[in-house]
Amino acid sequence: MVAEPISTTKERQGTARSARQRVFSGIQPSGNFHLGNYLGAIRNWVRQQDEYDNFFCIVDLHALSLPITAEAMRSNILNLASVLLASGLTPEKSVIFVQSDVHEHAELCWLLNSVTQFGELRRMTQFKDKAGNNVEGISAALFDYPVLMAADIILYDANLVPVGEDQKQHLELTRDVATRFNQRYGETFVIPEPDIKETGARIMSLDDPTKKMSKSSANPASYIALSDTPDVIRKKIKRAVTDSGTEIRATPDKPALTNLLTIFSLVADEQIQVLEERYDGKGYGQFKSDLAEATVQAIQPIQERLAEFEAHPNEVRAILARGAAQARAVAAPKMAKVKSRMGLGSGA
Ligand code: ATP
Ligand code: LTN
Repeated sequence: MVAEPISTTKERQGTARSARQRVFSGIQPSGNFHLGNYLGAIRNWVRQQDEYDNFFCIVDLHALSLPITAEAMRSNILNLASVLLASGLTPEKSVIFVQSDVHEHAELCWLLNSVTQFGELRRMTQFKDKAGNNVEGISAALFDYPVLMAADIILYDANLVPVGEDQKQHLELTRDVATRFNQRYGETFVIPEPDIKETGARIMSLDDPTKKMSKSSANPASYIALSDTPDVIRKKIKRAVTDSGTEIRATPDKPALTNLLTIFSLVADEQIQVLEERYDGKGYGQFKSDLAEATVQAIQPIQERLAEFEAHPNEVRAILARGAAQARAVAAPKMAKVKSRMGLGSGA
């Protein structure tokens, strides 16, 4: 690797926070943080932390869209905050906070509802997938979910939104809603860009490579949870489905192997092509056992740091409280501007 010229480093250190592009992303405290969340999103948040002005949000209001108890919510929020910190997010470089601590998110969601069409929301594939054939029984919150997500992002005038592939459609809706608002009320919001990586944006289930790895799956063997012990990880990878034939190649007719090679490439920081060459002519057994070890190696340091944060919950709470104060400092003046543009309030 070529060393960076000193002047560039100095320039970067001297760049004011506000001069940098702003990143916003969110994650639901809905339990069982998995390898897909890590490789598709959080790892990229961590890697890009130095480059941007970052806001990372634990979206508890979004997690209300499916049934959840108060106890589960409380413990999931604290656990997820610890997971984010253990993964390498740091309050020195990022504002880390809980969505419901900043009331402007819910408030802006209502205002944006007025510039969002019913038909747009009905077309969202995540809504269709999660509602299934229970459209009558699901919460109105599940339907309105993408508008709250749009509010999260444009409240901070975020330029970039690093997410997994499944959120692409929600990002397109966000852009449409923000553009419509700007047309109706005058330039108010920055139109955000999705930041979806080529590799890792869609990690698939271990038991079915046509479905994305998901924490809401009924089969725990379908995902690798951050809380899995090394032995559980080894077992899950050993049992992961493979394709017919014996070749270890990432080709369109081999979705299971493509997924395993993608995971291997990300956890070991090696090119897929290099891995294909290394395992050329070798069996699935050796490949899977090496993949399991590489995965354990990648996850173990996070688990160790997680144990430290879990032993100090008040420090984690203090980080979230500071994050909320920093977020409010941006959200409050923005909301005032939005309300004024829309002619809302007494004007007092
Ligand atoms: P799940 O579907 O697993 O229940 P989710 O997608 O509904 O989770 P979050 O936990 O909020 O919701 O997702 C956090 C981030 O992880 C998002 O950026 C999302 O795109 C990303 N993500 C979720 N699943 C995957 C996956 N299988 N591969 C890559 N990225 C993913
Ligand atoms: N819908 C997202 C979570 C989310 C989000 C956001 C992501 C809520 N608000 C704002 C990026 C920006 C999901 O991953 N399920």
